[in-house]
Amino acid sequence: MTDALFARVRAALSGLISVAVGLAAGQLVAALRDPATSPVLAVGSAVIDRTPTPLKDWAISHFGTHDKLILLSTVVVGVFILAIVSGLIARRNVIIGAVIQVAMLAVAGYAVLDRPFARWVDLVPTVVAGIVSLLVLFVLLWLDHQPDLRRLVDRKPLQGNAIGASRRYFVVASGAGAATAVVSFVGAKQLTNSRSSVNVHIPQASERAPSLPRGLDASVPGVTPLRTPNTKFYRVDTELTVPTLDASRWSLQIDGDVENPYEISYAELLRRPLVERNITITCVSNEVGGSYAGGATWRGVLTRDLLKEARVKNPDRPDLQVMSTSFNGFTISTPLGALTDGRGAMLAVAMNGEPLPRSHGFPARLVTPGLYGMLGCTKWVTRLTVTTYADKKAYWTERGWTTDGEIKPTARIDVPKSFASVKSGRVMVGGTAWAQRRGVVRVQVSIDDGHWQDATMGPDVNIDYWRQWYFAWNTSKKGTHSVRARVVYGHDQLQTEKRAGVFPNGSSGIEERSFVVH
Ligand SMILES: Nc1nc2c(c(=O)[nH]1)N[C@H]1C(S)=C(S)[C@@H](COP(=O)(O)O)O[C@H]1N2
Ligand SMILES: [Mo]
Repeated sequence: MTDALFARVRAALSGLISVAVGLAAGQLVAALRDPATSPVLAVGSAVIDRTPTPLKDWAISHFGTHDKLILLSTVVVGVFILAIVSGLIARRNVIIGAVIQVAMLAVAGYAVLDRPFARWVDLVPTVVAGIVSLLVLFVLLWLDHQPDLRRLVDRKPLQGNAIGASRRYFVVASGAGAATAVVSFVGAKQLTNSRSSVNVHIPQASERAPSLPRGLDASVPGVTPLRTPNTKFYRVDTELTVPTLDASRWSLQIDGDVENPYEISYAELLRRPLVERNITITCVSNEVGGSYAGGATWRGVLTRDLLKEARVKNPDRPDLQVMSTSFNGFTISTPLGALTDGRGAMLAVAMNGEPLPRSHGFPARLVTPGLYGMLGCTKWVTRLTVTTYADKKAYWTERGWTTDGEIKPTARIDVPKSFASVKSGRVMVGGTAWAQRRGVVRVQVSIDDGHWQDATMGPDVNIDYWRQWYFAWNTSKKGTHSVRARVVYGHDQLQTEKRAGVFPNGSSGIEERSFVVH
């Protein structure tokens, strides 16, 4: 490497490492109070909010639940490129290099303050990140510009290899900087994780849900368990970090077009009669065959009772909705009827016998049977406002998604996995099907485009819960085969074959997959 090139590499490294150490310091400071105030996450959230829906769809369909990780990585790569540029420029002109770094943090600061309910103290992590990154930049540049550093340290006259020695100091300092950045990032992550579980006592329900029967998963390997454990439950939301709300400071406000607006605290909520229901919830972004669905026992207070106490004005008006708002201003519109009819929509405080996990909405969330999550499952909810669709538009409504989202009936194949290789003989095909509000009647299977045959069904928990199924296929035909599955629901209705993507009201079509018999 020529000297000139090597000098440029060192300049680039100064920029990169100074920004990395600065951001890591910001991350650590943010983790101490509120992880969402980290400059990196604030920029990431701002980008998410401004991403056009088709691009977001594309990201979800290509990266699935990793979409956020991909997004954050993109932001981080962009930041690192700018950081390298700042280092290269700082080598010629320290002031301009520093100004670039300050400008980057100003953008981050804007993103931090632009969050709903942001306060000035939220800027602290960004300011710390700025100070640390500038300090590290200056130190590294100084080290790099001290050909006679060795003489300074050793008090000896400058020798021929002095430049090499100063570079060694530079390399050591850079290495120390990189290590500090990594340790701080890991520390910040650890700190955030340590606050992810909650320890509160939730009273028993006065109306217990029937306990779940033994599922087919006990006998058919690979079939989704009848109950999804909390730690395995799919998670979809716009948050980049799991919100850590304090139950003792949480309250739910019920207002809007009601005679009796009121507010209820967490303690008051837990003193109310709690009900328990087995409900399968599903995301509108679930592709046919996808994994954004989960079945759990939810415990909470019926929204019907909460809204009854508020006394909705002229409840028979058409176009009425309940706009639910989460702690940071995210909103969901649910048709009023879905929260007040007998289906058992609830403000849930427990999931599968445990307090609601933070990632699933602690202290409280809505669960509405039959509607996609974006229309009835607000997590970290703090407000229910009775209003009309004409008056208020929710987050996803503004982005073009439907307001009328009954979950579409579907059958999913869990085994064999796509292109799995299975032994000839008895091939077990199995999966899950759901048709909330109407109930799964049966699942039918077609192998190699042959006639539709009834699968053996698992326990029927209730119409809002998914149902497992399997089909044992005896074959000696080696090679590639295909299997399709469809659900029959309600009063013997057949699911649609019409293919639809997830936007704007959920996917449909028949799931098909191939596997190899050997
Ligand atoms: N506050 C808040 N609640 C939310 C969302 C969100 O982004 N923010 N996403 C919704 C969507 S799209 C779905 S599918 C469900 C998912 O709930 P889960 O993560 O507990 O599975 O939460 C809903 N509730
Ligand atoms: Mo969703």
